[in-house]
Amino acid sequence: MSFVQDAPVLANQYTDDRVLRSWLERNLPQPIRAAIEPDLDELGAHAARAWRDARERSPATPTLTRHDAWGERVDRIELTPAWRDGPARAARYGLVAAGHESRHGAHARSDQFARVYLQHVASEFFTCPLAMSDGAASALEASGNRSLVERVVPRLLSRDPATLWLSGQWMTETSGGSDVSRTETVARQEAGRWRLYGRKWFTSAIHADMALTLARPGGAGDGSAALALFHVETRDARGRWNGLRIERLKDKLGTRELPTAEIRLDAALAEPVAGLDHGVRAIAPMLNVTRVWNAVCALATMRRAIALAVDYAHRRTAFGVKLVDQPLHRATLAAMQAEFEAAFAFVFFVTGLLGRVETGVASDDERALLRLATPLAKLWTGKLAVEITSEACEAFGGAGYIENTGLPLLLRDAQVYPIWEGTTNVLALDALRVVLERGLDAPARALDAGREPAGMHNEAATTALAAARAWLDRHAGDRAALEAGARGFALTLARAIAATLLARHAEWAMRTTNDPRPRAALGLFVAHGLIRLAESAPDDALLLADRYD
Ligand code: MFK
Repeated sequence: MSFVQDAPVLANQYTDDRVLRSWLERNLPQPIRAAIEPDLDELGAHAARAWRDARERSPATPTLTRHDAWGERVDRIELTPAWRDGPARAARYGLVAAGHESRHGAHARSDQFARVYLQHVASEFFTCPLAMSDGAASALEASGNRSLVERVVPRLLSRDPATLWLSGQWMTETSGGSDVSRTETVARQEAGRWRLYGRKWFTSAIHADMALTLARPGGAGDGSAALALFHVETRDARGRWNGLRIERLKDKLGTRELPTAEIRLDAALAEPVAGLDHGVRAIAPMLNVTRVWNAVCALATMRRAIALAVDYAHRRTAFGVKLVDQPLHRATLAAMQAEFEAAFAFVFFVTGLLGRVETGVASDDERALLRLATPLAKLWTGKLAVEITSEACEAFGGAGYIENTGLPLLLRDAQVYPIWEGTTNVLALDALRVVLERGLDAPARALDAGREPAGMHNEAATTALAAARAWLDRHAGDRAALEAGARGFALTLARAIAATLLARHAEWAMRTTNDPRPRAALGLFVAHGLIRLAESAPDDALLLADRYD
C-alpha cells in the first residue's frame, strides 16, 4: 500500500498556546485569570474540534434569494452553519460584552480579546460583525446621544442570544473606499423623519440588525465635514427590510462565509447619531475599536498557521528526517514564530491600553500612545498575517496549495486584514498625521513607564526609535517625502515598540519561570531588523509609460 501522510492536528488552542498563557500570567491578576480560564479552555477546545471537523466538510458560503416562489422581493440570506451558531457563542462567551463590563476593571479588553483571539478562526469571521457591533457601541457611547445609547447599546452588549444585536458599518461607496469624502448617499428629512437614499458598495454582514453609516444631509456641501453619521435599523417592526434592497453578495477572494453585500438604500429610515455634520469624526471611535479587532484577528490567523506548520513538521519526513529536524525548515518556522511573538506582545499591549483608556485610569501619555499604536498595530499585523500564512502554505509543499487541506483558506482570508478597516497606506498616513500633529514624546514616555531593563535588545529598539525621529527631522516640511516614506516610518515605529515590549516580557519570563523562549524570539526578531525607513522617494520616471503622456 502506498504511503499516506498524517494530516496536521491542532491541540486545544488555549492550553497549547504558551505565548497567550504567559502573557496572561504576567498581565492579568490571578483572580481574573482564574475566573476566565474555564472559558478560555472551552474556546481552545472548540477551536481544535472545529479544525478537525472542517476536514470532513466542504466550505460553505451564504446564499441570497431575491424573490420568493411567487415573485415577491424578499432578499433572504441563508447563513453557513458556523454563522448560525455565531450569536449563541458570542453571547455565551461575551465576545463583545466582556470588553465593556466593569467586573475586571481596566483588564476588560484583555479578557475580551483573549476570547476573540481563541474564537476567531473557528468562528469563520463571525468576528467581523462582532467587531462592528463593539465599535458601534463605542461610537454611540462617545456620541453622547442618550436615547440611542439606552435603546441600542444594551442589545449590542447582550449576553442573551435572543436579545443580542449585531451592527454593520456602511462606509464604502463606489466613489470611495479610503476617501469617504465623496460619499453620494443623501439624507432627506421627510415628514419629520430622516430617510437615506444611495448605494453602499461593501456592507460586511448585511444580515446585521443595525448599522452606522455616513450620508450627506440634503443641501449640505461637499467634502467629509458635511457628512453626518446615521443609525439605521435594517428591518422594520414586521421584520421587512427597512428601505434597503440587496443587489448582490460579493464574490470575494476570502472571508467567503461572510455575507458581504452591495445594497441600495431607498427611503431607509435613519436617525442622526451626533448632529448633521462631522460624521467621520463621530465614527472614528468605531474605526479605532474595529482596527484593534483586526489586529487581534490577524494574530489569531498567524498563530493558527504556525501551529499547523509546526505540528506538520513533527509528522512529515523528508530526506530521511522529520521536517522539524531539517535546519533550514526549523529556522524558517522559528523566524515566523519570532515575528508572531513580537506582534503578539504589541497587540495585547494595545488591548490593555484600550482597557485603561476606556476605564479612565490611563494617563494623557497613554492616551497619546493608544492613538498612535492602534493604526500601527493594524497595519503591521495585516501585512504580517499575509506573509506568515503564505510561508505556512509553503511549509506544507504541494498540500499547502490544495483547497480541501484547509490551508489555502488561511492565506486567502489573511489578505483581507491589510485591506478592510483602512489599507496599510491609509493607516500609515494616519499614523504620520498623529505624529506630525502631536509629536512622539508623549507616546515614548508612556512606553518607557514601567520599563524593566532588558539589555541590548532595548538598545536596538532605542536606536530604531532614534532613527525614526531623525528621519522625521530630515524630511520636516517636505510633505511628499514624508508621505512617500510613511509606510517605512510606521513599520519602524511598530517594530521598535514591539521589540521594547517583547524585551520586557522576555526579562519577566526568564526571571519568574526561567523560560528562555521569549528571549530567543526577541533575539531573532531584532536580528530581522527593526528599521524599515525609506531614505529616498521612488524615482517618478519608474511609473511613466508612453500611453500616459
Ligand atoms: C475580524 C476583524 C474584523 C474587523 C472588522 C471588519 C469590518 C470591515 C468593514 C469595513 O472595512 S468598513 C470600511 C472601513 N473604512 C475605512 O476604514 C476608511 C479608511 N479611510 C480612512 O480611515 C480615512 O483616513 C478617513 C475616512 C478617516 C479620512 O477621512 P477624511 O474625510 O479625510 O477625514 P479626516 O479629515 O481625516 O478626519 C475627520 C476627523 O476625524 C478629524 O477630526 P477633526 O474633525 O476633529 O479634525 C480626524 O482627526 C478624525 N479622525 C480620523 N480618523 C481618526 C480620527 N480620530 C480618531 N481616530 C481616528 N482613527
